[in-house]
Amino acid sequence: MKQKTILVGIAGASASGKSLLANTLVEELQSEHVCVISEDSYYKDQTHMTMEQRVQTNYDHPESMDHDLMLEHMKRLKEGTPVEVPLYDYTEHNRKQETRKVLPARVILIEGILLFTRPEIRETFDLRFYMDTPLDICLIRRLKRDIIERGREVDSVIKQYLETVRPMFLQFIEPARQHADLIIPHGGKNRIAIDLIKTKIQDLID
Ligand code: UZR
Ligand code: MG
Repeated sequence: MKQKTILVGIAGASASGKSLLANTLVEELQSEHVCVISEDSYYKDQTHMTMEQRVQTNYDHPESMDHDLMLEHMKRLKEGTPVEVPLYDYTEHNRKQETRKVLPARVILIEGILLFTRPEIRETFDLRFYMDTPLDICLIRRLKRDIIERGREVDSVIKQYLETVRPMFLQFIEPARQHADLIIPHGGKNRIAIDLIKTKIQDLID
């Protein structure tokens, strides 16, 4: 009998440690049965827009996500069909031409800021986690990350933080915390949380 794919959602503020937690789980479980998809991969295609228009997009609003495509992929993975996940380029603020083939593993972790905002999507997850990292810690991490990894200037990170990141966190991300099965404090290096989740996932794989 074909085994069912288990979908795990990890939501929380930008730079709260979602990717770190997801990647740590995959690394430590060392299993070909577990893989990660980032919600960032599903930012809408903006090829038709100019760069000036693209920087105006509110990337912290649910509207910026192609959640229809993400939901379709989640359903297909559950049915056991491989999907072509888009790749995203933060420098171009656009979807890349290439895609990444994701096979229906036993456990698929999806991490992203807006995962629990839409009922159909959050109900499609088998397990829902929320990273409850204080916003000031997220901001420090975000400043470092965006400058080092995403090619930004200090002023632009701060501007974006004040204009969209913080307000959208308060409007959409934080209220969706109530839908989580488990709330994780202290960020992506929380050893006890990692060990507990590993045990649960290992249980589901076996
Ligand atoms: P994570 N983001 C960009 O800055 N530019 C883009 O083209 C696409 C996304 C940011 C987005 C959000 N917002 O806060 C963050 N802004 O990526 C989500 N402003 O990614 O969960 O890894 O922090
Ligand atoms: Mg991330």
